[in-house]
Formats: sequence, C-alpha cells, structure tokens
Amino acid sequence: MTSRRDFSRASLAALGAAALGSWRPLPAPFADARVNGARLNAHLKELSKFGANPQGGVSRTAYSEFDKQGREYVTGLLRAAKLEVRVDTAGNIFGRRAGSNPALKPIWFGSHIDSVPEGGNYDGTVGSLSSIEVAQSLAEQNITTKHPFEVVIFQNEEGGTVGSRALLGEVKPSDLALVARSGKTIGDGIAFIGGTVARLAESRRAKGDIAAYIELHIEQGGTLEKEKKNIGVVEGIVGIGWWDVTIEGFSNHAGTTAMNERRDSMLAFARFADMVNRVVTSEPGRQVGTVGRVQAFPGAPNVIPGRVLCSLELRDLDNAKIARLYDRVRAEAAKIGQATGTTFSYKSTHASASALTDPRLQKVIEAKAKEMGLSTRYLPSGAGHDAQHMAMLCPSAMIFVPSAKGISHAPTEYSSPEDIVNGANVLMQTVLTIDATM
Ligand code: HGY
Ligand code: MN
Ligand code: MN
Repeated sequence: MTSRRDFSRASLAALGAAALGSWRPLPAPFADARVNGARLNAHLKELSKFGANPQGGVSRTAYSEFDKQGREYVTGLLRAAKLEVRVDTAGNIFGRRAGSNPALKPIWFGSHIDSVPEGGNYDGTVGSLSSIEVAQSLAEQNITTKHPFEVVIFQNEEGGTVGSRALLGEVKPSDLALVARSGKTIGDGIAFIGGTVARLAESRRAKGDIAAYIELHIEQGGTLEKEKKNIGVVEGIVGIGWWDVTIEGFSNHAGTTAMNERRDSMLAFARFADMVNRVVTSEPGRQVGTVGRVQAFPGAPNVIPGRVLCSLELRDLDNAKIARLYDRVRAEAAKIGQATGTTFSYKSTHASASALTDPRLQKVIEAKAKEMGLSTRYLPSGAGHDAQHMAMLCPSAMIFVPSAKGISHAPTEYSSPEDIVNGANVLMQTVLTIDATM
C-alpha cells in the first residue's frame, strides 16, 4: 500500500497542473486542527494599544518606541506559544518549533507589526498574530509536524520591506543611511530593535534554506467584500519603485519678483504631480502612480519656493512597465523644468521587483478554504509584501481576508473577527498540508 507520504510526494513531483486542484483532506488530528479565534482577536486588540492614535488606528512606525514595545509584546506571545525565539542580525524576529524529521527545511509563515504613520490595526498584525496563534494551537493540540515551523515577524515592512530584503542581501550601506519615518536611520533603527548592522550579511538566506513561505494578510482593497468572498488567493504581488525628487528653482521676494521672472519650484511641482497622474493613466492596465509627500523651501508665504522635495511611487505587476513609466515621467518633467526655469533630479530610495506566487501553493490554499466551506477568489495584490522577496528564496503564497470598504493605511481599516479567524484557519490547514505533502 502507498503510504500517505509516498502519495504526497508523488502528487507534487509527478502530477500535472490539472491534478493539483485535487488536494485531499488531511487525516485526523491534522484535518480538525483549528485556531482559538477568541484568543487571536483578543491579542489583536492588545497589540493595537502600542502606538494607538486618537483616530482609532496605530502609528507604530518602524524603529519607534511603540514599534519596540509591540515587538516585546509579540515576543512574549511567541514564548507563550512554546516557540524558540531569536532575532536575526537584521532585526527580524523568529519563533521556531521543531519538526520530527531533522532533514527537512523549515516552513515559514508570518508578516509584520510595524505600521505606516496614522495607520490601522490590521495591516501586518493579522498575519503576524494569526501565525503565532497557529503555533500556539498546534502546541495545545499536541500536533507534531515533520518540518520545523518558523513564525517570522519581519521588521520595517512599511518603510520598504527592509527585513525581508535583508534576507536577499539587498540592504546596502546606502540603504542603512536612509532616514526612516521614526527619525532614525535604518542602520540605527536596526541596532535599536536588537539587530547587528556590522553582521547584517549573516541574516542572508539561500535558495533551498526554506521549504515554503505563507503570509496571511488583509486584502487592503475592496474586491472580496464587494463579491462576498471569504478568502483571496493571491496570484502575484506588484513591484514598487520609490524616488526622492528634488526640484531646484530660485528663492526670491514674493512681492517684488514679476510673474514672468520667477523660477518657482512649487509651480513646477504642481505641474509634476498632475503630469504623473496623466502619464500613469495614459496606458491601459492596473498600474498606479502616487506623489505622496511634498516639502517646499524655505516655506514662507512671502518667499518664492526655491526648492521642493517630493516623492514619486510607481507600482505594477510588470517591472518593465514601471521602468517605462519612470522614463516617461522624467522626460515630461524635463519639459516642465524648461518651461518653469527649474531642474529635476531623482534618487532611487526603494525598489521591489514584482513576484508571482507559487501555483501549487495557490491550489492548496483554495482547496483548504473550500474544505472549510469558505468561498474563494484569485486576485493580484496591489500592496507590497514581504512575501514578494520570500518568493525569490522559496515557494511562497498569500492568503487574503476582506477589508471593509477596501480601506487600508488609514485608522478606519477594519476586518471582522470572523474573517480573521477564517484566514487563520486557512493558514493553519495550508501549512499542515504543505508539511504533509512537500
Ligand atoms: O506599501 C505597501 O504596499 C505595503 O503595505 N507596505
Ligand atoms: Mn501596509
Ligand atoms: Mn502589510
């Protein structure tokens, strides 16, 4: 008779894509394993106290005091879940439970707990705390897996997925000098949260080190809610480019300089922001472009701004399209510069390549959700995630749960306790299935 393990191996190695939808239910006790939903939602409430803002969300930007406090809280939860905790030299937190087969590589699952300024209570935290809850429930239900399981809490996701890029060796000395939203440089921030910048290279991972990575996250868009679907199966994650743009003009007296003699960098900025929108919407597709930050200098009502600093962000599933749009923005900006007597310069501050998720893991997520009576939908992710970097190291996939009204990166971000528990249970069944099958 074929053992379950032999069958499972065959199912991955030999079966064609057509058969991959037919994942079988796991045997007991694995098939019956579920999280403690009340505890998971209570933990989410507790974590939201660290950096709580008056609007009802959190401002827990990476390397802030609140980030540190949140990390301490989460570390306590990892220990309570009987995980062996360590922080890598990049400042990512890991909690590990042993598997029964020492020859197997670990299965990772997790997310992040840092937030954008004036963010919400669900982005990153749902996946982080659900992952810990999965581990705690497995411990309580005395379930031993073959692979080691590692819960990972990535540091500084919102400031450019720094923790996960460190695993690829992509955090360079020039990145360490960038000033994060907390006011600390990324290098100082890593030291602040317990990493070791001088030994950053030790956080690198190679292909083959990790069996698979699964990240549960809120959708951050409105598709699942609109279509009344419980679970999103993510097909791919957008690439993201960030640039700091400097517009140089000439500061002069606002009362005595005639309108036709000005080199007004704010006027050039206004045209720039409008032009970015025009360029990005001029071709078909789901690409987006945003100018999200601006500062004018010297910043007085009676001085023509001589300098403007602003940001430019471009996203798409196709990296070549991002590059093409960036070239077009620069060409158009040069014309604005000519017309306004200003110059534009650009500094790349972040680049994440887009990534496709693993089709086999997509099918596992879909099958597990269906087994639990949950409806599913395949969809792309317009938000960036640590999973896109993990996809360079191992088969990776993402599970989405609905976001109310599609709102995210805002204090009114909301996902219902039921949807969160559904997502956590799909995560649990997915990692158990990967364990049994890969
Ligand atoms: O910005 C992003 O897409 C992500 O939420 N960090
Ligand atoms: Mn986010
Ligand atoms: Mn996130």
